Amino acid sequence: MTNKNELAQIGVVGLAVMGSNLARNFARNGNTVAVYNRSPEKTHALIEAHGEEGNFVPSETIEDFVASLERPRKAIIMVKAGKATDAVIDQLAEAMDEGDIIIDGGNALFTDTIRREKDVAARGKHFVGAGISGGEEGALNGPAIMPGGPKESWETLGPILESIAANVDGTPCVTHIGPDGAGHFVKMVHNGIEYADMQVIGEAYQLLRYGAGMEPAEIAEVFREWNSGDLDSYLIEITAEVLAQKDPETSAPLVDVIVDAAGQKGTGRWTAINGLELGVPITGIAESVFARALSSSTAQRSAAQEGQLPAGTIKPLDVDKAEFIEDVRRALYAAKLIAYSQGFDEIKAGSDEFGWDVDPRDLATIWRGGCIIRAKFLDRIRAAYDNNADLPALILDPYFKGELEDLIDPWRRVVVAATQLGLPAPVFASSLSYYDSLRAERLPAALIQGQRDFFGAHTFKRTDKPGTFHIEWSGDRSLTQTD
Ligand code: NBP
Repeated sequence: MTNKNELAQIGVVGLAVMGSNLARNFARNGNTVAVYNRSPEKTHALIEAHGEEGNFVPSETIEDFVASLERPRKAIIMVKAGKATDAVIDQLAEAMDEGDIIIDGGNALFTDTIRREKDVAARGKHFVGAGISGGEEGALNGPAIMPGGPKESWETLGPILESIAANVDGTPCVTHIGPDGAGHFVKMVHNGIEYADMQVIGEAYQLLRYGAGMEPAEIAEVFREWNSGDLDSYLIEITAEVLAQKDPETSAPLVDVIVDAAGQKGTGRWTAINGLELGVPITGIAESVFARALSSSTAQRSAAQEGQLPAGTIKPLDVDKAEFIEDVRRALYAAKLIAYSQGFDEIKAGSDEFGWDVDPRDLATIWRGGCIIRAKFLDRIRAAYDNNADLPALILDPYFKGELEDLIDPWRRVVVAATQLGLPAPVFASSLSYYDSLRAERLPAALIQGQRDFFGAHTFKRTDKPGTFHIEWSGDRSLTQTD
């Protein structure tokens, strides 16, 4: 239904797939929604196809769109991230009044969000960068929403966002994450964790397929079974669906027909870059981004495949298939745990760096529904931070430590098996090295400090007394204390 005279509670700018689904979600949940798209065809198409789902107020100019909103006005931008977002923010800020709220629901880089909030605030309006997860389906039926921006904007926006968010056990999957760029930062790391989660699932598949010689349909059954235990999650569920799917044209397993070069839109890369900038070892996430890049290095891969690179001695699997499947399940669980633990580390580091005061319990709560990484074990993560808000690392929580007791040996066996089979398992293996690095009493960093002192007089600390020291490497090799 369209009504030009009714004021809308919320507006959506940008009516491609995400924006139109979000607008429909608002309308279906009893909100009157103003809608506007740069090219009016998309607005017409939305009203024509879905106008009966609720109350829409369509506009063909940004001025009419703004005039159709009740005050304080609330408009969500769902346009292509980057320059388009800046252009729309500028138009909205121009047409809106003091106290109105501009929300960017696209996948913006959090530093852009910080800049935009400052600019919009200087123009007397509020700006909220909100991460929205769940893809097209989530936008329509209930996404997880991670809004940043000023607390007072959340007070106005909260009820309307809660009306469209996913809901788990009566709790909406949306909460105020923190000021300025906190929402988009957390969404970025969420996507980084998603990259790692997808990669470890891919590695498990690879080992079962080419290590244990199983067919995709058989592996689909294994994933279905895994989905009823600790690994219960949306990504495991859809993996079973994808593996069971036959190509409609050839009837071959669809996974065999798809080109094995994974794409990316950038949020995983941003998470890895930010991890490097903050000095947080998010090895699982970074390795997953590299794995996608390697998969797309077509020329190098085909040159290496033409028998160019020696494989060494390949040892076929010599364990019982059922035991191997269970080992792979446990290795997957362990590597996934590391990815989440590292992701939460990055969020803590970002929150400390930018003074956002992000509560990890909120994330474990709102990620349980709507979003791509929704998983049963988020309840355990929530419990871990409920027990100890200052956990040094998620994997040090007593429950997860207990889980790792059961996972560590199978995990080691799987990494050894992958190596002997000559199969890549970059996140299984690097996560295990990360884990062993954390556990190690002594790391080779001592030697690195010695090397740094040797060639660059970078000095070192001693284990037996305070102070900073240097060896006169090119002289008499005596020890001097520099402070
Ligand atoms: P797109 O990212 O494909 O963007 C298309 C929309 O941007 C159209 O409405 C287009 O208008 C508009 N637009 C462009 Br392009 N340049 C514009 C400009 N200069 N001024 C005004 N409008 C402009 O749409 P999408 O796939 O629906 O994604 C929307 C946002 O949601 C993006 O930021 C994306 O990263 C994010 N996203 C999130 C998820 C998720 O799971 N959370 C999934 C997919 C996308 P036109 O019709 O006039 O060309």
